[in-house]
Amino acid sequence: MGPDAAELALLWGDDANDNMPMTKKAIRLLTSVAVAVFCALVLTVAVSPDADAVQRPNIILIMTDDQSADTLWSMNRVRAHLLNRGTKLTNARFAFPRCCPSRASILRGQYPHNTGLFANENGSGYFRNRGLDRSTVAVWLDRAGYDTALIGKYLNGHDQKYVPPGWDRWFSQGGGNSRTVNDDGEIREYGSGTHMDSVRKREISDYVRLKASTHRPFFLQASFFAPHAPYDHQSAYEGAFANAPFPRPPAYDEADVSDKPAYVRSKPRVSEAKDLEYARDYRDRLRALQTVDESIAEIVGILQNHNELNDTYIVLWTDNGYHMGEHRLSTGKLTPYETDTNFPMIVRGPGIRQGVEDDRLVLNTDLAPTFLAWANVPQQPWTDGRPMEALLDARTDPATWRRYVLLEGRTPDGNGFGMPDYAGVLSQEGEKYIRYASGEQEYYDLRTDPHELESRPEAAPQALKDALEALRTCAGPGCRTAENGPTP
Ligand SMILES: [Ca+2]
Ligand SMILES: [Ca+2]
Repeated sequence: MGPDAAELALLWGDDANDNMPMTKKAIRLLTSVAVAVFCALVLTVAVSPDADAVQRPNIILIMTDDQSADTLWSMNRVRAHLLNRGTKLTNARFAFPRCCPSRASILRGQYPHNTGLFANENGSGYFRNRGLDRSTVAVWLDRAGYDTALIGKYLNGHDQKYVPPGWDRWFSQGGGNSRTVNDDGEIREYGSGTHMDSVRKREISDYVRLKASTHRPFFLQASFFAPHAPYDHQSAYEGAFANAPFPRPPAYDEADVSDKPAYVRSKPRVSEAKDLEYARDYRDRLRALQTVDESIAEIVGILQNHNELNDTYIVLWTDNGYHMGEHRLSTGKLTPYETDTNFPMIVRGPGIRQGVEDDRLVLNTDLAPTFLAWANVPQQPWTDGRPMEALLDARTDPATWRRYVLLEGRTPDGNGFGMPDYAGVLSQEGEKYIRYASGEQEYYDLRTDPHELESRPEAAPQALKDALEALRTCAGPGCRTAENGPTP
């Protein structure tokens, strides 16, 4: 039991909720775990200026699905509420840009070779059957006294009747965009034609309002389906973005693919019909994203109304990037190319630098450790990622950070376009080396070839290949050592 508003008002005076967000949270945590007989003592300790108060900020992870970096410009409320008020991590990476593996990496702070999860097919069953869902960031934060919620997409191939451990609030369709939703154990059917992201937006706002008004620390994963195919959007946006130019970057319909592996070389040029289809789909993707954009404004407004905004971390990210015609590849993800493996992560919250960009390498494995750090919960010793809280806070900027990330793609359940499994490495400087199971290799220096137009595997530095060897089978602290590279 935590103190209600009246109790806090008694303690602090009427403006308790306005002035003391950090200490207020500390009291919340302490009282929530204390039995009544100790309440007086605990409160005395907590209000003492010397008290070693444990801070419990709220944490909200907003996720889109299959969003590519070239759609972010359309989200005006993201610009106002997150980009201008937070940090844009431009070099944020997915170890494997695929829905289920990426979401599993986020939940456990591990590379796919350590979750073992590379497939979408039955991904959630795998995660459950191997007991992986008994130790996720939701479980850790739940145990630490957080209220935890997942609203929206979870893992692919999810058994809808099943609510995984650690989640206090569960409103999920499972893996796709089904109109059948498990609402805290109760199966709900929504009518045909229901725009499900709008339903999620409503549930997200309701949850944030409830938790913000009770002033109990919460962790929310708000997982939208937008802008995933088939790009379902609100009818209100039907005519929007009609003239938005479809971006055709230099990699689009790549003219010379003689430098590329066979799965790319075998693709024909982008036809006129395909080009029109991509342009139409691109505009529908922008329309679909507007519901997420609206939701972000609502979340921020609600937090502001309840004086919780300054005590809340908000992260916006997606689960994987997306390509539409780049390197001649039809719509999709999974590849190690920049379109798929990179999407800027946007973070705002207490102490975080505002309106700045940071190009240091961060990874989907970093989110769980970062959330633990923000919540002042001890790290799990076996996670591969590292907390970003010091990097994001101008006052504690670390002198050293990782130099390499591992990129690893395996599709035991098939991928439909002939891409062999691969393992690769990307350096902070922008050198990318990929080795496929077919024996083919790719190397790009993104400083001189940012669009990956001319692979030169013979030019790959030995140090990069060595880094890949060290990373390929790394685990836990060993991954962080390998990512840091040899000490000079
Ligand atoms: Ca996805
Ligand atoms: Ca080329």
